[in-house]
Amino acid sequence: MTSQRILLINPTITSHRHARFPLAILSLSAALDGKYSSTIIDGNVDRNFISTAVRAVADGSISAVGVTVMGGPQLLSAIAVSKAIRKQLPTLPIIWGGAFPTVCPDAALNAPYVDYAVRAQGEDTLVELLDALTDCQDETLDSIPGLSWRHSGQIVHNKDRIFSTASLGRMLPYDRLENPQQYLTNTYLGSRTLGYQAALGCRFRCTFCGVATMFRGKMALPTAVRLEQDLGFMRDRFGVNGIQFYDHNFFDREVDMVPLLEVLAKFQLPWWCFARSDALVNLSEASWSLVKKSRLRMAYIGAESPSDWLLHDIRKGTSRDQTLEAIESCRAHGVVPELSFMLAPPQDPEGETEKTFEFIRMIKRLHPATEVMIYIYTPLPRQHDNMKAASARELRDCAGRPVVFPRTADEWAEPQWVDYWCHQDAPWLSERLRRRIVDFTTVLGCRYPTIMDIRASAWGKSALRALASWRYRFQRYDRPWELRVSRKLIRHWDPRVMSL
Ligand code: B12
Ligand code: SF4
Repeated sequence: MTSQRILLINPTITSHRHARFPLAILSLSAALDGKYSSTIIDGNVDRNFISTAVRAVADGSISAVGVTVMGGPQLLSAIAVSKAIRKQLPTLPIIWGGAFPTVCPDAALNAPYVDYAVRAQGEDTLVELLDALTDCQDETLDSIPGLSWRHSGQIVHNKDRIFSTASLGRMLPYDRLENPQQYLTNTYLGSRTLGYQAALGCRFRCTFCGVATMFRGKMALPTAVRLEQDLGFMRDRFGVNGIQFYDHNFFDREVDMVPLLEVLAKFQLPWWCFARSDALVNLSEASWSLVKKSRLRMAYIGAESPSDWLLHDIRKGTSRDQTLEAIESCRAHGVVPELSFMLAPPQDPEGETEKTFEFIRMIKRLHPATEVMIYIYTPLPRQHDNMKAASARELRDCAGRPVVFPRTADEWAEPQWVDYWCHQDAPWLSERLRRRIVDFTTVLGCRYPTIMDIRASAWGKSALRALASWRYRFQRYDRPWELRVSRKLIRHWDPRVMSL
């Protein structure tokens, strides 16, 4: 092992209370083992993480800094920490990886405080990059797949890295975190809920999804032995009593899933996962009984839209009828379906939004326990540029002007683009539509308070339900000021804060 030490940073993205294990930098730290040592700073628990990072690099013992960056709020904290490090030690290499540089590598490198952008899976790319930097072998940089970098002032994107399953064989070094116990959070699943990723990737390629850009249709499941080892470790070492599976798409081919479901049925820890409606409706009764035994409490299903043409357009591969069937299958087997919808697509923002409201109302009539997540449809900029279908249909804002996406990390950090990344706003929304969506979401959220909210009291939720019922019933969503005030008093949570 070289004596080189790498600093790995997870910039703040959420509150201390909602902090989950920073899996990206843990996974990188595990991959560096044997060659480089690493120090981890997590901005979700260290609220002064910028000062901590500056202190860590000040004595010159760090050879490079790796920063994980998701678009949205984390971009702001990633920029702040990178700028502070650059100021302290201008020659220290700063490497960005994660969802943001994967989708927007040019914007990441159009920033004076980023030297290298790593696209998609980062373990091997990081090791190869550090090897090249250690040996001062600048000429080998262009042979590192997955790397984007600057060469004589020009941005160069090396070829994509081939999908790797190596990380499925490594245990994550949780003990390298300061007090790992603090990452187990109290949720509706259990008082010590774990955020965990079992499988890698997703074999679908929905055009709007960052996962498709990262994995390009590749996926690999862990072995049952590995899953059992990890869950046993988590239960015995940390007292885990609930699991949120971060796998992009937990239910893959049924035949491959059965051994994993058998492991989960042994542990019987309440769990949550992402799932597709087509996979759920095709599950056999034998698998459903394993699901039930394993205590799956909620499945997050990307319903996206009630319009089959849009589902086809975004290459979702599911249909409106499958969404309804999946709700019924979940209901019949004691699982709460959590549906996410993408409103206001640029083709028909108002019409599709109203249609989706109607669909949600119908679902609530059929199965009131269904959880609903509402987002704005915000296509990925990179895919928009690259995909024929999308580029043929230029995006326009609500005044009819072409939408121009940011070209730098700093521009992406502006409030309207942070909202875009978080699926909260898009340039083609009129002020009226924006307000209508916020109002509908408020009325719906109060009429049907989420079971994920463990902070608001039962009486508080009943009060909200009663207050919102006339508005919901008569579809009077406009300006529900009384609900907003009550929500604050009752400390009611927005489900999007707890879900993903
Ligand atoms: C956990 C999680 C969160 C956590 C963050 C926890 C943390 N980091 O501390 C929370 C809940 C806070 C969160 C928030 C958001 N998230 Co999030 N999140 C995830 C989730 C479920 C898992 C991420 C993870 O840990 N993966 C496991 C690790 C090992 O993989 P990884 O992060 O991809 O890291 C690998 C590579 O990216 C790369 N890499 C990563 N960092 C670095 C750094 C360096 C230096 C290098 C070299 C490489 C590298 O190497 C790693 C190992 O291969 C993913 C979906 C998924 N399953 O990936 C969505 C996901 C990343 N989130 C996403 C989004 C959009 C968000 C939000 C911005 C918006 C939203 N509506 O969800 C919000 C922000 C909301 C807000 N108001 O704050 C999207 C990103 C999509 C895109 N367009 O690119 C994803 C893909 C979900 C999705 N399908 O849409 N999220
Ligand atoms: S939306 Fe879901 S199914 Fe589609 S590519 Fe993304 S993770 Fe996979």
